[in-house]
Amino acid sequence: MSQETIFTKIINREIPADIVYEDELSLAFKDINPQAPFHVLIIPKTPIATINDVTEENASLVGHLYVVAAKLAKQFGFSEDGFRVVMNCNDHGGQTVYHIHLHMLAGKTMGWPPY
Ligand code: DGP
Repeated sequence: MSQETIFTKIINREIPADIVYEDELSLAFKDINPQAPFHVLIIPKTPIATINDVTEENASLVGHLYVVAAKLAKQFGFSEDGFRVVMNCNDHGGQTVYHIHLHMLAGKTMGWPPY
């Protein structure tokens, strides 16, 4: 089964996105439907469909997404006030794009629980 989603098209610049960060392993861009003043999606360039597909072999790539979140927090000034990172999985988790992505939300106080 192809793992290509709309996010592969963003990685390949086939569709536009407001990209805020890129390195050899990952890309971060503004969410098209922001839920906070700052809402970006941090994705691996190598597609992984869901958290269910995370293994010891690709764990460092997933960990890298958190390194990018910390970098962006520093760059955009959210480290001290804080922020939220969320990764949804499958239907009950609210996942709609099957290429894992870390939502990074910042710029306001978040509520809990998240429903
Ligand atoms: P999730 O529900 O966790 O799978 O989140 C998918 C997110 O992806 C959702 O918040 C909206 C965002 N999204 C979907 N399509 C696009 C797109 O074409 N461009 C951008 N920038 N974001 C998208």
